[in-house]
Amino acid sequence: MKKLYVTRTAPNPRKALILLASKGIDVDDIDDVDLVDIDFASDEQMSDEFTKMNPMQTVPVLTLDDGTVLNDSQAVCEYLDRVYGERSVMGNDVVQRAQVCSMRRIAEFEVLYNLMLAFQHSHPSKAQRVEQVPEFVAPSIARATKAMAYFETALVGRDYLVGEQLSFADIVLYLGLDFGKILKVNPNEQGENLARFYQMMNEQFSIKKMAKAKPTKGPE
Ligand SMILES: N[C@@H](CCC(=O)N[C@@H](CS)C(=O)NCC(=O)O)C(=O)O
Repeated sequence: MKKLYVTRTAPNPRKALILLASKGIDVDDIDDVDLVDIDFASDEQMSDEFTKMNPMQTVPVLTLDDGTVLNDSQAVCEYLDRVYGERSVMGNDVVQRAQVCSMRRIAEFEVLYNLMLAFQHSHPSKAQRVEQVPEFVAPSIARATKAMAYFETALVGRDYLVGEQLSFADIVLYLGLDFGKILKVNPNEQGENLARFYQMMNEQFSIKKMAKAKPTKGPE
């Protein structure tokens, strides 16, 4: 059985969950994949067992039946995209694939990564993980918001970044915008096109929307 290790609230594992959801697949319903929830609050990603599998101590991780370990979100998403569902979200043809790659990388490295840096250098929960340098926080947020302006222009007159359908670039941009909220960067205040885009994506893929249904606890 394959195993997908995720933390459902963290941006990198959310890439995999949203990719599947965008193809109409509920990750909890895939027959040949067991989902394993990793709890950051109890540092499960630092446990000996998890570290043995992924020395980087990060999620997502996908393990395959032959023992292959994919420990990076891009690799996990490439695999899931090819193996599950009909339409690829990586682009419909050679040119689209290249465009999705380009937009995805800008969204990843300029928006999401800079916000993650700002978070890691400011949030008490990451103090053990990185040597925090508070001076990194404001310039990283500024870099991220500067890149948001690029996407605001890219979305003029369009619903999606590439072509007429949702692609992986949209998923990564959405996650960057959504993660910004934790750093008080309001995704609805970065331009009208980004706000429209954010709301469209959030209606389908918010953490709340994708939360696993909790079993009922019996009579109230
Ligand atoms: N390059 C990795 C980065 C993954 C990553 O940083 N994941 C975060 C969650 S978004 C994580 O696992 N953090 C663990 C921690 O902060 O202790 C990827 O894209 O998969």
